[in-house]
Parts: sequence; structure tokens; C-alpha cells
Amino acid sequence: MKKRTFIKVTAITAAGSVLLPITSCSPGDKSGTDKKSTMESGSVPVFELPALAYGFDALEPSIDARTMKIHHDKHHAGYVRKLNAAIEGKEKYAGKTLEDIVKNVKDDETAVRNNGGGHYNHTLFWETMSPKQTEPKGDMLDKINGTFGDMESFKSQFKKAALGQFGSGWAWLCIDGKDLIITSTPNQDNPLMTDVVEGKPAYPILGLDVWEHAYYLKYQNMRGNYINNFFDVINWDAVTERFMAHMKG
Ligand code: MN3
Repeated sequence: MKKRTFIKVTAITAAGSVLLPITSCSPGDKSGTDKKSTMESGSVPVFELPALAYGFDALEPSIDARTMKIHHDKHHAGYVRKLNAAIEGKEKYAGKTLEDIVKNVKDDETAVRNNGGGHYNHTLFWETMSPKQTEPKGDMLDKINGTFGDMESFKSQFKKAALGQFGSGWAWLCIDGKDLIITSTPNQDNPLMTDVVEGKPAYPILGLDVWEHAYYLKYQNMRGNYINNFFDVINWDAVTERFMAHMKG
């Protein structure tokens, strides 16, 4: 079971990397996009904080500028820095992408689990939000309707998962085999973490950060309002891109 799942997930690594462009670069590779040379050189990757594709205030009023700035420049930057420190000089990470590292992390590799998850999850989070109004269409919409009934039911199930995550963590829309599932994980865990996720791993296409640092300045204890307003800034084009790439793989 685990082997089959591993092979399945491996097959989409290339597609996943395209959607997470700033995940791996060797020390001499300033572009951060030349995966092949990183792989060939076999050096341990040095990850960089990806720039946002929009301004800190672009997601207002759903998410305020101050929260975005602290979240990206301090929290996410911290995960990147600590991930680099945790893997530095360790041959087992040579030539690995962020997705490889997250997928293969063991449950007792605390620093790589927390900070590798933190880097992956936040990169996905920024990429799957947009100030532009988008809606799921085509195969993505059909899949949501076929799985959850309609968009409102999807939202209510996703909200339930996000509200139900006790303490810090993430709510996810994932692909499990060919099916869509909603799940949540604690801390910076991620549905890709084969050795960590109970049952089996899944491929995340949308994630919502429900750590208090993601919403407390604006929403205080009202996580439900934060979740409701998150639905207005989902980048369904990016979610659909991840969905299509994975289903093809
Ligand atoms: Mn966060």
C-alpha cells in the first residue's frame, strides 16, 4: 500500500514543482529555477522565501496587510531559515526538492518536519490565494459538485474541518487517488507526509492556515469569520492547475 502510494506521488513531483517554483536552488544558482543542474550537482538545496505575487494589502478585507507582512516576512521566513539549517551538510537531502523532503520526512525528524512543512504549506497558501475573483470551472467544478454536492456544501465541509482543527494547524482540500477529500493536520504537518499522516497520504491542492498568527490581529478568536472571508480570496485558477496536473499524472 505504501509503495503504491509512494510511486503515485512521485509521478507528480515534476508537475508540483512547476507550481512551487522557488523551492529549490543550489548555492550558485541565482535563478532558483534550474532544477536540472541542482539535481545533477547533487548539492543539498538552499531554499529561499518566495516573493508574494501580490501586495501585502491585496487580500484586504479578508486578510489585513499587517498580518500578511508579519506572516510572510517573519513566520514563513523563519521556516525557510530553520529548514536550511536543519538540512545543511546532510547528504540524504542532496538533489531533493521540497516536495521530496516533505513526503519522505519521518515522524521523529522534528526540525525538518516542522520547518519543511512550514515552508511547503505557506508557499502553497500564498499561491492559492489571489485578490482576483476566481471561481472553479470545468472539471474542477464538476469534481467539487460530484463529491460534495455543490459549492456551498464544499464550503461548509471545509469550514467544519478548519474550525474543528484543535489548536494550530491547517485545513486541506486534497486529491486521494482520483477523489477529492477534505482533511486537517496539526502544526505544520502536511497531507503529503507519508510517515506522519494517519492512514495514507494525499496530495494537497488548497490549504488554509488556521494558526492564530494567520488571523488573530484582525479576527481575534473568531476563526469562523476568517474562514468565511478566506473563501473570497481563493485562487481557483491555481487550485485547478494543481488539480489538473495531479489528475494527469
Ligand atoms: Mn502560518
